[in-house]
Order: sequence, then C-alpha cells, then structure tokens
Amino acid sequence: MAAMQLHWDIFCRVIDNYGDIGVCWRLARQLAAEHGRQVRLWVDDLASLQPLCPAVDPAAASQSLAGVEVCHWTANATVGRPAEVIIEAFACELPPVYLQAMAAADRKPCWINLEYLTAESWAEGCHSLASPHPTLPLTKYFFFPGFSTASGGLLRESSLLDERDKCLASLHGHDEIEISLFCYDTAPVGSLLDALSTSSQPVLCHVPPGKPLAAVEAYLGGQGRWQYGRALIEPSAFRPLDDYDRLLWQCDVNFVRGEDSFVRAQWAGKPFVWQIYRQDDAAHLVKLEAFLERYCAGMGQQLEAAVRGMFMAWNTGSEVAPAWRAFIEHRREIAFHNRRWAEQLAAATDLAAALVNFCAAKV
Ligand code: TRH
Repeated sequence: MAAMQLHWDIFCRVIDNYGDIGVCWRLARQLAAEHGRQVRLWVDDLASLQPLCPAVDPAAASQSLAGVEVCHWTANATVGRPAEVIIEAFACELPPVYLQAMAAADRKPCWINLEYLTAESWAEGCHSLASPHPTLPLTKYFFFPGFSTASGGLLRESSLLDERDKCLASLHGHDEIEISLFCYDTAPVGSLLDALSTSSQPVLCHVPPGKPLAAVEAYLGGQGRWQYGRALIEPSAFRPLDDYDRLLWQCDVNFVRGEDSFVRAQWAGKPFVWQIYRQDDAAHLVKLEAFLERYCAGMGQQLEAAVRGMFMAWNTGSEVAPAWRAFIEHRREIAFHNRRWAEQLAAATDLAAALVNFCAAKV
C-alpha cells in the first residue's frame, strides 16, 4: 500500500475580498480535522483571514490554528522542505526556490492547481488534466471544483448537513422575512431596499460591513440601523466562518456572492440569490447561465422564471422590484427545490476527500 501523504502545503495569494482565503482556510481545516493531514497554509495577507478566523494574529510569522500551521507567505519567508502534496490555489505561482526543491526531491510531490469554481462543462473536461513543467521534472494537475461527479466536487465538511439540521430544528418560527445581504456594491441594492420597504410581511435584513453596508449607506444615508417602511435594515458584524453558516441556515433568503458564500448558501438549502464576481467581456454571465442551467433543471416553468428573473435582475439590472416579488412569492417552492438540490450535491464526494483520493492515486 502507498504511504499516506501526510504533509500538505497550501499556497494562497489574496487577490481581493475574502473568497481566496475563505476557500483555502476551509480546505486546510478540513484536511487536518477529517483526514489527519499535517497542513501548512501559506498566506500572503493574514489580515484578510482575521475576519473569518478572529483567533489569527496577523503579525505572526507562523501560528497553529484549528490544527493547521498558518504561515505568513512573505517574499523572504523560508518555506523549507517541500510537502508531499502541494496545492497552488488559483494559479498563485509557487516560490521559485520551493519549485526547485520540489524538482530535486527523490519522490516527486503531487502538485495541484486548485481552480475557481465554475459550472461550465469545459471545466469537467479539464479536471484532473496533467501539465508537465516545461523545464523541471514535475507535473502539475488541474483540479476543478464543480457540481457534478466529473468535477472535483464542492467543499463540504462531513458533519455540515447534520449540524444544519440540528440548528434548523432548534429555531423558533418568526413573523418577519429574515434576509442576509452579502453582495458587491454593483448590485441594485437601492432598488431591492425599495422593494423590501413595501413588503406585505415585515422584513429583517442583516447587512455585513464592507461593500454591502457601503451600498446600503449610500442609498439610505447615515449609519443605520434603518427602519425603511416595512423593512428593518440592520448592520451586522462580519461573522467568523462557522457563525456565518448559522446565519445562512437561519435566514429565509440569503444574498451571496463570489464562490465560497455561494456554495455555503447551497448547503443551507434556503432560497438564495447569487451575485457572481464580475469579469471582463461579461464572461461571468456565461458562468451564471451555466450554473442556472444545472440548478434550475427539474423546476416547473413558473418557478424557473421566478428564480432566473431574480438572478438576472440582481446581476444585470437596475430594477429588481418585480423580480423580487415573484421570487418571494415562490420562496416555499424554492426552499423545497433547494433542499433537494443540496441532497443531490451531497451525494458526490466532497472536494477535500476528492483531493485526498486523487493525490493518493498519483503516488
Ligand atoms: O469575498 P468574495 O467576493 O470572494 C471572492 C474573491 O473576490 C475572489 O478573488 C474571486 O475570484 C471570487 O470571489 C469569485 O466572496 P466569497 O467567495 O463568498 O467569499 C467570502 C468569504 O467570507 C466566504 O468564505 C464566507 C466568508 N464570510 C464570513 O466568514 N462571515 C461573514 O459574515 C461573511 C459575510 C462572509
């Protein structure tokens, strides 16, 4: 039997926002907790990990957190001996000295480029493809997260859905529609707030700091909280990663963005609206359509129109009120569909386990 690949190095360069570090931190924690791996997480910007994991010391060169050795990846950091598995997150480019050490190792490490999530079918074709290094005796493998068994799957901790169900069972009913609003400042936030203000049911909307709160402040003025017609708009703290899950479970509708919150909203099984990360040449709209095609499969015509209408208005429009009304009218059916969608996704191997299996097969 092949020796267990015990040592893993994950390299993460924070481009912007929280998605890059959110994905890498979640993966590192899970590899340590569920697979007994010794993981070093190399991050160039520790300050961006702190809101997700308040225990982090942004000034420490290295620190142990949740069984992971979190290391500050600076230009002169000594990375040392290569691990047996190396994850280069989102093509962040490994330190050249480290690459040389990998090439010099007797047993070559398993080198993975972890890609961004997309539902586009080309990603399934590229998942697990090998890319030999042009000059060094090394091979890099492309690993694509995704929504089908032809991809690398999605990050999902083994106890996540049980914890979600326990949490849901302990919640008391409430009269208002509870919403979490995590979005970019390019979303038509003002138009949504107007729609919430005239809701037939009272609304409680949690707004985290950063772009979502800035967008709300720009529209409503002042610093909140705001009672805006029927809607109480409440600035909320940025929650540690696991607390954020609980917020998603508790809310009736979650607005999410980017990659990791988008996936967490799907595990929540509640109605959600996704704002995709904008790309040049509207490439993000192709990705949005690829997701909608998979996610809406099996929905009735009216339900699909309500879901698509809201996703498109949120991502491309300036006026969301009619789309919001249709979406909220269908929210029970959407919740039902989303529970089934989460079950369907959970039938596939999760991304951390898929990585462990993939790398073991490459030894
Ligand atoms: O922050 P994002 O927009 O991140 C990313 C990055 O911009 C990345 O460069 C880009 O390529 C990618 O989007 C598509 O959205 P995301 O991915 O949802 O990351 C947010 C993280 O923050 C996620 O791990 C959940 C976490 N979070 C909390 O832990 N607590 C909170 O209160 C909130 C609102 C989020």
